[in-house]
Amino acid sequence: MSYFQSIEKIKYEGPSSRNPYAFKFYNPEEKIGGRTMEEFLRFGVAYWHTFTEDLSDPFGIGTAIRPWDKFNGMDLAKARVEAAFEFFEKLGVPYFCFHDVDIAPEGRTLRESNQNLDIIVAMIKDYMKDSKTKLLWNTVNNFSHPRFVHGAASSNHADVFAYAAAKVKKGLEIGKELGAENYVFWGGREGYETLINTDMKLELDNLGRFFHMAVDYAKEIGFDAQFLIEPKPKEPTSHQYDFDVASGYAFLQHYDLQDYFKFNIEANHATLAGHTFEHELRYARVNGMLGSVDANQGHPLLGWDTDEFPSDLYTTTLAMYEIIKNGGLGRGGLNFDAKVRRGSFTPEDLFHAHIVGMDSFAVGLKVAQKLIDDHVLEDFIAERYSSFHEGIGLDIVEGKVDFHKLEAYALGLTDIKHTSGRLELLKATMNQYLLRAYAGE
Ligand code: XUL
Ligand code: CO
Repeated sequence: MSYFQSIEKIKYEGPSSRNPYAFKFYNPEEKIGGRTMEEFLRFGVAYWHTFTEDLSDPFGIGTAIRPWDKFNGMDLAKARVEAAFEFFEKLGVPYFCFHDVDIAPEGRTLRESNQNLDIIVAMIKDYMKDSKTKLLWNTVNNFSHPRFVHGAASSNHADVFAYAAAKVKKGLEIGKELGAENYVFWGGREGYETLINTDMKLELDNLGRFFHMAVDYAKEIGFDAQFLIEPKPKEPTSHQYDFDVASGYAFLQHYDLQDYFKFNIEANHATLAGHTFEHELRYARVNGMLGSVDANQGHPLLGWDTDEFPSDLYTTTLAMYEIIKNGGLGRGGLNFDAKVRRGSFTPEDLFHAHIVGMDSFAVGLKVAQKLIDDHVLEDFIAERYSSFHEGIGLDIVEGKVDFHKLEAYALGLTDIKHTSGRLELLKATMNQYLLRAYAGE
């Protein structure tokens, strides 16, 4: 049974192609900086947005037309697996990601939910044997069901803490079974609405305990995936504990978890936190904590997580700049945690959406590599900080001075000469590089 009958395998046809079902910039075999685009970009499809999302919003029921929706229950779960692997094959992606509830319906009891999962996981494992598409990461949904109304590991109710732990335990077993390269913890409802009913200290300590138990269990079963925290500042709760990379990193260090985790950075979560995507990537990178990416973009005029497919080339370029400087993403990848708009409801739109996302990151990769090869930003930045390469600056960097010495030095200063930051010139240069990539230069 085919769910995308009218669509052939998507191929690279180059920037001048008019074929909507072709890549214009993503050429999986093309080498950039010594690695193929496919190896470098490690794209993943998000199961929830592509195979379970119905495009409903607070004002209306779903609009998505999905040929597999004629089924129900476990039959629907199985049909989604068939559709998913057909989609992966036609798109040519190396990875996918899922939550437990995306792949199998929850039963009336935890035991029944686990049985449903076992059936679908066995089916996925079977499909993976004949597919090149591997599991970038899995996670569990500890936020949608009403039992998680007050959070999961940060719930006020100990039974919910236990239930959440049991679900993560199963998630780790599934990750091991399917060879997941990473395991993600997005906070879900791990946060609070108001302090007037909240014991923040207990909730944070419990989160710390929960993560340690997850680390221990992964070790116990020999699941060696990279653990990833995915920060988000708000939504669904007004204060999410993993606000951004900086606060997540402080949390990890406080609870002595920093050696077991890295970050999965989502573009739209960064902008919700009042940061740019590249800020979050840089903060993680310079601390050796950049693990993986949820590739999407927010709407510049809307204040919530719109999860749009990435199309902004400026942002993909600056993101790829960070990723190249990081030496790639290691075991991580670029997972499209992105959904088509409510008005883009046909199955074909799922292809158009992934094509624009993949092409946008391919452009970003090419332009960022060229900027790096030509030392455009590096040379400028090195010059801008040149006062730290000699004299008093070098003494500061080498730890040879204290406040006494600095005061003595400052007392002798008469005029401090600054140089321009050249922001506009650098932007003009970046535009030039972007447009040259279009022209195939
Ligand atoms: C929610 C979000 C999640 C995580 C996985 O905003 O990004 O889909 O990526 O739970
Ligand atoms: Co995400």
